[in-house]
Amino acid sequence: MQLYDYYRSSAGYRVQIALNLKGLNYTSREVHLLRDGGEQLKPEYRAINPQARVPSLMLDDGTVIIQSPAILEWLEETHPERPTLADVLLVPQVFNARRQAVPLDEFPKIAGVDAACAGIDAFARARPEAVRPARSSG
Ligand SMILES: N[C@@H](CCC(=O)N[C@@H](CS)C(=O)NCC(=O)O)C(=O)O
Repeated sequence: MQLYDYYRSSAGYRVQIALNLKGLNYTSREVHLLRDGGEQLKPEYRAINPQARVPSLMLDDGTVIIQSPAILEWLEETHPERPTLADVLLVPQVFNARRQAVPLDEFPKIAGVDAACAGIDAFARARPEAVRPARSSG
C-alpha cells in the first residue's frame, strides 16, 4: 500500500493514525502541496487523484481510494479485527456503563468490541484499575 500524503495535511494525519492503529505497513509518498506551485496539481498526481488533494491510498493492485473518510471506512471494513478510533471512544463508555450497572445484554456487538479490545495491550494498560494510584479512593 502507498499513502500519497503531505506531512501538514490533517486529512492525511487521520489516515496515518488509522493505518497505525490497524498495524498496517505502507509506503509514504510525499505530495508537496507548496513546491513548484503544488505537486498535487501535476498531471502525474492528477492521474492518481483527479481531485488533486491528499491523501490518496493506493492498494497493491493499483486501486486508488481518495477522500480520507472513504479510506477510513475501507480500512474498517477490510481490517475490522484491529482497533479504530471509534473503539478508543467506545471502550471508556462501556466501562462507565458497567460501573453504573447499565445492562448491555441488548448490545452484543458493543460488548464484543469491548472484549476484543480488553486483550490489546494499549487498552489494558490504560484501564482505570491499571492506572489508578495505589491509595487513591473514589
Ligand atoms: N475531504 C478531503 C479533503 C482533502 C484535502 O482538502 N486535502 C488538502 C490537505 S489537508 C489538500 O490536498 N489540499 C491541496 C489543495 O487545496 O490544493 C479528505 O478528507 O480527504
